[in-house]
Amino acid sequence: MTTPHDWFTHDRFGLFIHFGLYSLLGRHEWVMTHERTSPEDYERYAEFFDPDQFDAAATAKAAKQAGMRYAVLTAKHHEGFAMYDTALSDYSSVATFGRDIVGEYVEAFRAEGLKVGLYYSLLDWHHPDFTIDYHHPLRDRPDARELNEGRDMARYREYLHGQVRELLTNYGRIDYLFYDFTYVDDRDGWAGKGPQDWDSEALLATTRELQPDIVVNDRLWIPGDVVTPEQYQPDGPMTRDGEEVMWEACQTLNGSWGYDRDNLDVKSPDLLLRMLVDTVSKNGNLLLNIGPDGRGGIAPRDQTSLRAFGEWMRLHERA
Ligand code: FUL
Repeated sequence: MTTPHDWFTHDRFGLFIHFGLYSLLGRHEWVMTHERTSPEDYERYAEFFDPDQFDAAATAKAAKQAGMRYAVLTAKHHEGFAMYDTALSDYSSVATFGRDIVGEYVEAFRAEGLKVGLYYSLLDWHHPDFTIDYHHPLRDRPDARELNEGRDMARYREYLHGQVRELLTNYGRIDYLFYDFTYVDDRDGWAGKGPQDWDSEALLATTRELQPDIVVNDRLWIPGDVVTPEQYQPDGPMTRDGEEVMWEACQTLNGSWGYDRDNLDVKSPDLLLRMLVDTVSKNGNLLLNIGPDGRGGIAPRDQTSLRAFGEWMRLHERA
């Protein structure tokens, strides 16, 4: 019996693209909270963000020649900056530098015959209603607890659902939605967050209503279609309640998802190829990440890795 999700296990190999305002800073996609930067200070970086070298068509070609068959782009990461056209906020690529990055990506990857996925963060460190917790950039401010009194997760939830609705309505068919993050635990006296804050059940229902054939990952913290181990290779095929499930190992090239200029701890092409073989031999997918830099270019070291896959595919692939 065939299902609308069969492409996922057939395609096996995808490109993850972490691209956002953090790419400009070049110090990891969590830079805002690592450096405790307030939303007011952080948003000033947007004035300098103009990724003139971001070329969706060239990136799609690079992915295709590497043997990848689908991709996932960060439409919005934890920093809250939308890389698409949202009517719900002016904190976006469209309002800032006049480009709809998600739109460019969807069009270019589709044109190369690749399936298109989007990543959407359930955390938002920029939104004024998103409460401060132990991950939040404002956690060390002496008045942080008072600030939380004026914050309302119900209002944030409405915004989050509205943004997802836009993404799943305005860009044609979306094949895969990669929600992130599962759960923030209680810590240091801060209340954690979980599925009740995102209203995961309703979000999943809306997702399937707007895109009936879409594959959804497991990070709403309720069962989805695919399990997504992060930066580790599981021992064997993954299971849920004793049954094999679709799974996808998400892996970086150097430990960071967002562009991290000075991190030279780069995995060798040989290791990356072995990871792909290891994943597929265990019935999984590999979603391998690149982080374009602040101008949107792909670092030469990342291009080298993608080319190594292309070389290997030419020798070993059967269509
Ligand atoms: C994690 C995120 O916090 C990372 O920044 C990255 O996006 C990874 C794929 O998922 O949960």
